[in-house]
Amino acid sequence: MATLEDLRAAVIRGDAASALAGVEKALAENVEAQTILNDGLINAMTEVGARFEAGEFYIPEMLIAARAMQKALEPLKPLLVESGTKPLGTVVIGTVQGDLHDIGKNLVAMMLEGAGFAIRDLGTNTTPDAFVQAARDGADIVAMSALLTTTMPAMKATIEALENAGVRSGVKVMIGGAPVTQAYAEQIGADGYSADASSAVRLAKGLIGAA
Ligand code: B12
Repeated sequence: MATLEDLRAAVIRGDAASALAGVEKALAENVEAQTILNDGLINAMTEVGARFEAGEFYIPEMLIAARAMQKALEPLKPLLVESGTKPLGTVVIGTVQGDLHDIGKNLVAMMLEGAGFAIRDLGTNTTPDAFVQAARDGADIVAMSALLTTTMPAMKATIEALENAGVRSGVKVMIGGAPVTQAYAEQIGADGYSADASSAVRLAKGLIGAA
């Protein structure tokens, strides 16, 4: 559809104002928020990644595309997050140490919030100690995101820190991010992995027995 194609193109060229206008236009045309997110925004970031890999895009282009996506997400957030009453549980979420990517983590947090979880977002570059502290403060699930192969080991380090602090048995650990796999989750002793934000909701509910 032309509106979503225009939106996608605006994100790819990093034009935040047009991306925002594109989302508003799509909403006015009654396109579902989830469709705008998947076909307009996420799809655009996938293309940005492909162009980066092909050497057609460099870091600045990636960065302005990411900013445009974040701007365009604003009007979608309240629609994606339908406020539940009593939280299903508390999820502590963060991007692991050394890693500054947060678009996927933010989407997962938003979808979990929409599904009725209380969210404590620790942001990016989250140290194992910060995850441990937040788990101590009260969490049902610790959710970690990594977008770099070089920062994936921080997930393992965080699980070890949770174990050493004696809090591992009190929480479920779920992990995700583009380079992360189910096999890696099993290898490092995480309780679950999922590939995208909507399956993250199913996973989280399953982990706390609320599926
Ligand atoms: C945007 C972007 C950036 C932006 C980040 C802006 C921001 N605020 O996040 C900027 C420009 C800052 C950036 C920097 C870098 N980047 Co970058 N970046 C990307 C890019 C293009 C898109 C990532 C993205 O947002 N995708 C969209 C979101 C929606 O998808 P997602 O993050 O995968 O999240 C989904 C799932 O994975 C899952 N998920 C995510 N987290 C979690 C957590 C849980 C618990 C669960 C269950 C699920 C889950 O659900 C999400 C929603 O569906 C990717 C390419 C790509 N295709 O992935 C490269 C990419 C990740 N970057 C890469 C690199 C190399 C870098 C830099 C090292 C570049 C450099 N030389 O400086 C730096 C690293 C900085 C750092 N220390 O973190 C490489 C990583 C290669 C590798 N194998 O490690 C990639 C793959 C590009 C490439 N092909 O080479 N980057």
